Amino acid sequence: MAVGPETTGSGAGREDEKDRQLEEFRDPPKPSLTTDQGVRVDDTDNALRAGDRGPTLLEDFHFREKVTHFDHERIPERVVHARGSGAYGFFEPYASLAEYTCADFLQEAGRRTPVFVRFSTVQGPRGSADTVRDVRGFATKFYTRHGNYDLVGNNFPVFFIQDAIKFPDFVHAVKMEPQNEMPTGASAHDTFWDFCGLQPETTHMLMWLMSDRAIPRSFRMMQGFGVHTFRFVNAEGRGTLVKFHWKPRLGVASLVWDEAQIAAGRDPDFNRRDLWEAIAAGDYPEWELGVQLVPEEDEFAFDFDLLDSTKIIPEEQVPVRPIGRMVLDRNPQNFFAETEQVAFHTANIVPGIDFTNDPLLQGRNFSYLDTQLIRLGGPNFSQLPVNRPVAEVSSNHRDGYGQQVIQSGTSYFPNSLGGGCPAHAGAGADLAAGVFTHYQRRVDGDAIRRRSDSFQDHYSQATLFWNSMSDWERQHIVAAFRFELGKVENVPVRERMVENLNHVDHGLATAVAEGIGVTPPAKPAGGGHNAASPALSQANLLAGDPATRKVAVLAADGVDAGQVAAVREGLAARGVRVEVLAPRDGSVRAADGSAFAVDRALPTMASVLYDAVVVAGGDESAAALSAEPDALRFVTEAYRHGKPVGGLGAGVRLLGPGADRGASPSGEVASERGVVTAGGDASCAGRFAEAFAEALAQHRFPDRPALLR
Ligand code: HDD
Repeated sequence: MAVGPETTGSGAGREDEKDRQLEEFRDPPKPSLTTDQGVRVDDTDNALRAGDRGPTLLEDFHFREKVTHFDHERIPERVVHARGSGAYGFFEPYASLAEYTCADFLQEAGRRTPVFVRFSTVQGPRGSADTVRDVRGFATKFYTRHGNYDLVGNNFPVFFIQDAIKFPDFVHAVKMEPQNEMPTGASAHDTFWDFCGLQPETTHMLMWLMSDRAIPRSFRMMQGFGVHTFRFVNAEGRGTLVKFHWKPRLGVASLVWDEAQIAAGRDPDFNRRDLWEAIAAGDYPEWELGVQLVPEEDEFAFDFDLLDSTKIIPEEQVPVRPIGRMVLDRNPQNFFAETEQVAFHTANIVPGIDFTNDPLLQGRNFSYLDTQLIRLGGPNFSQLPVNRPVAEVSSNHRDGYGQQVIQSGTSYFPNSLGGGCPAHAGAGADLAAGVFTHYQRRVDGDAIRRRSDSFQDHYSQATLFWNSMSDWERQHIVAAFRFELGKVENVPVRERMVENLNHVDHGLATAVAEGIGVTPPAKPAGGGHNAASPALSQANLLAGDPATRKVAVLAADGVDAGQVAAVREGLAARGVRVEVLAPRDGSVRAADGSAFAVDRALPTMASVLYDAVVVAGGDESAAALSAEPDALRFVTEAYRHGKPVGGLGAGVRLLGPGADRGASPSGEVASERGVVTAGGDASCAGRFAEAFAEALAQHRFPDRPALLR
């Protein structure tokens, strides 16, 4: 309730009123404010003072505790992947995978294992925008009955470097530059491209980074990859090499660059909000887990090294076998406690899953534990609720910062005084019974610092990626290289990168060079191959389903409310979320005089926050919107970003002269390159919704003229 002079009169009266309002907070049956020692506090609004205007007294333990705790609220942010978003859910296998692995959570069709997933960007700090061009982290913690298993992957199937010893160099190069801490959340700067040009193993990953995969429409619409080759081990101890893939049920969809940049300002939380709102609304995102399995005897059957994390196994060569599904169905209660404190570690594996000698993976297995120690303040971070295994924990680890367990008994082994507990399983233990035994493999060789010859081809798969792209994907990649290298001040750095791209594709290198003022290189001798992998193109990864897409319907006074309601109903039946936007919030007056509810005020939103826009019918409404700069911009921007745009009746006028052709006064529905129109007749609303849903399912129309990229 507002407290003001008109309700309370004098200053003393205001104080009385405030006291009266606070009374309920002071009421004993309600949870009372206490110190951390559980002592109830009388007042948290005024520090203890010597007299009305006197100095604050050191004696005020409540004040000191409150401020001290506040001073220590922040913990170091992750050195990479600082900005993220998490959710809980479950994983369930389709069938037993016992033939390949004895991992407990993969043994039984339909048996659910709880998970926590954290998505993230890599470069930017915690407060950076979501829609920057970057890799997205996709880390999953499976709380299995045999211990926690962490699959710490990304939304790209390859990585920048081959050996973990290069990670600090890579991260120093990509992060904001040290002298001015710029740019935030962007790789478009000299040090990044300097490093990449000199380290050509980055080239394949750069192709992914410059593609639209680096600006996902939603965390719910991106693939995930374990990246490394891992190993499954079955109950007999037989190993099978395995690569992990997450495939989103909603298909793979991205933003376009111009849109991503606007969204970064309109809603810096664009991806995080999308995930949160979808889960809150019951639109639970879902991924299928797939595996590429390679028998150990086929390890050398490829023209690249399976231990090299800059390589994929093309899906056409080894198909991805679906093994189960993951559903995220619960938002965290407290961002800090859960999403910030979750601690992933590549070495958190369970019986039935093991490592390979991938030098990137081997190095990661050191780094993650180490980073949690500094980030979470000591060795007991596994006791935090989000990290705590569901499997029973029993170790001889003792004490340390933040110890939560009152431990008793002996803490050494062997012991007789503690009854020999906790006992370890000993030699010959049974993997299938949940005892981890390292996969036995022969290891010999000289201690050398050298990259294997089998890791030397840095370009073939970058070319494969380029060859696999559709025309519009290629245009976007060229534009991205031009943008990023165009931001580089140092000319030799630009030139070196163009030279590297020339090994990928001469046409690509030439197109990039022309955009950034670098002399196009000569066509390399020999050169190139024509192999392509259709599975790499986003054009082939749409779900064909508009479910959960967001549509803005623009309306004003005089709107044809019946038609909008019918369209909303038709789209809702396909799982589409519709919001009505009008120049002002609350409601507008419909053509029939009734009040028509508005979901949001136009000036608070933008087309980039929606997948599509429809302009409602009604002469007066369309005329009012035509005079509204926000509305005109909304429609034009959506159109130029290649999104479905629709017009009903008089609303068609806002789509521009080209769209008029589609709408016939007889109520016919027309749909061309994502511009869907219907005449004034309300009876066609159902058919309009159907055609619009089809357009939405196609996500974007890259063959429209004058698109913004
Ligand atoms: Fe990493 C975090 C993924 C290479 C060192 N990494 C981190 C996260 C993801 C990845 C998703 C965020 C986890 C979370 O949400 O908390 N990282 C990858 C992938 C890689 C990779 C897919 C290559 C295939 N990482 C990599 C290397 C090193 C690290 C080679 C070090 C040698 N990564 C870290 C880290 C982080 C991290 C510094 C920062 C915060 C954290 O671990 O918990 O230890």
